[in-house]
Amino acid sequence: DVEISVYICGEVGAGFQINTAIVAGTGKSGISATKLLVNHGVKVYLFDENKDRDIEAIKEKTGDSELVQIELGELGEDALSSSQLMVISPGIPVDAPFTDVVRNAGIPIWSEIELAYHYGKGKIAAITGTNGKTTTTALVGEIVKAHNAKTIVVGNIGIPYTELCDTTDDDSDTVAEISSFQLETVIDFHPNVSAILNLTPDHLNRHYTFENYGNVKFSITKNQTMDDVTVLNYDDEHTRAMGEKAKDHCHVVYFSRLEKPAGGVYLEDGDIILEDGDKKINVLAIKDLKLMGAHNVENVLAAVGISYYMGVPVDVIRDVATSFKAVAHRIEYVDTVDGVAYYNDSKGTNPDAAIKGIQAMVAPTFLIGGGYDKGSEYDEWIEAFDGKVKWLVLIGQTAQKIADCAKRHGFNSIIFEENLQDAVAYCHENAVDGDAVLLSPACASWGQFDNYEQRGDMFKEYVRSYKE
Ligand code: UMA
Repeated sequence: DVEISVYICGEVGAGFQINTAIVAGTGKSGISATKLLVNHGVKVYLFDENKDRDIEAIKEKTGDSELVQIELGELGEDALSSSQLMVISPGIPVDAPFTDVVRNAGIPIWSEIELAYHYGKGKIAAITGTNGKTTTTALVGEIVKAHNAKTIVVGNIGIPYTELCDTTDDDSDTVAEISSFQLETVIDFHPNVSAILNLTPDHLNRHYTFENYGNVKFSITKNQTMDDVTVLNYDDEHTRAMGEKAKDHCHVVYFSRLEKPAGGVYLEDGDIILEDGDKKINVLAIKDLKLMGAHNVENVLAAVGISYYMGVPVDVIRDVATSFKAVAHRIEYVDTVDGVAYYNDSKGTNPDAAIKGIQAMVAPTFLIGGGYDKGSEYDEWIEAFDGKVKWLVLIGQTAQKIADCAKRHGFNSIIFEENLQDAVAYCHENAVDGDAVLLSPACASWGQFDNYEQRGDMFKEYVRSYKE
């Protein structure tokens, strides 16, 4: 059992012993949270609204423990009457109807990262923002690991925080990519260094308004104090404004590609400079980076600030940052087939990320887009085509919405396909030597795929099937 303080009806109550919990969601987060709780002797009602989930497959993942009871469809009376806590998976909206039943039973709802936080030890860097989170987290993870072997890299990047939090001790460092979904239900989660990289509209079907979405992101700083640092983008008006609010409760460090904020991380004559008090430290030369593109310079600027305030020496930051290459699914070169280069940007899950994808293209491009509808607008993405898109090949729920938007902007070279495999086949048949094919959907993968990784992996498989 573990002593924890719990947020009930808006107040942090006294610590209490937890012996029974509901875990909602049987994806990665739910499975890891269940295993963590069971390891601490807690009885778990593992719940999923989807009645069709395969109980045997779930059991295989949780391990056969008497402490786990799987409930599908609806939560039973026993779970509601005996649980002191519900841990919610990030993919489940906090206003899903069953959560009312839980709240009405007086059961507090915790994010999966909140649970991990209570078991984890050591220092934490938590990185959020609309875009660049995964690259920045991966880079900070590598840098911090090079300084401290006891480092875990977790969160939205793909490994649930609850899976590894028990391996930490007071000397550990945790580098976590944190999504807005995970932040909605944090209570005590308190990173030593937080970062909000940028803010553009995303997940509006879940958060309803851009303002709500921004407030949820900003809550990453809510428990930080003057001993802690938040690293914010000075070039983004929304995150810059957040600095004004954050400086009342924690130390604000801005990074900027365009200006030179005092005490921040910025560019000067092609070098990244970090100001710390009177010290002006030359961290590295941009020309030595392997990461390409302006957005990646921003990611590196942020990573330098985050790593420095996690206590990593500058020479370690320089060595790792200059050898670091792009992460999978982010404008990732796949192969060249019949003179056509294929790029996988499955991580382009919103219009802003997809803009970075098309901006990086130089050849005439067959662009595969469309997917799950998150309530996004596509105008700026279409404008960013900039004469480079030969054919826009659309799939998924948003296909018609994107086509309508493209036509309003005078772009009519549009093809509809049933699925990703057919889209790749169309590109393979029609692209000519010197063209490029880019999967950069501007939409989430849900509906046709489990996640963007699966979508990207399938894309690579289809492309490579034409190699033989
Ligand atoms: N479920 C319900 N009710 C619902 C919705 C879902 O019961 O209304 C159930 C589903 O039946 C399923 C489970 O919940 O069994 C799925 O849980 P999940 O969607 O939270 O998925 P996980 O496998 O736990 O993965 C989550 C993150 N997924 C989402 O936020 C959607 C992963 O981020 C993350 O890597 C993982 O935890 C580990 O921390 C993915 C993502 O797409 C990459 N993130 C979004 C993004 O980056 O834009 C936020």
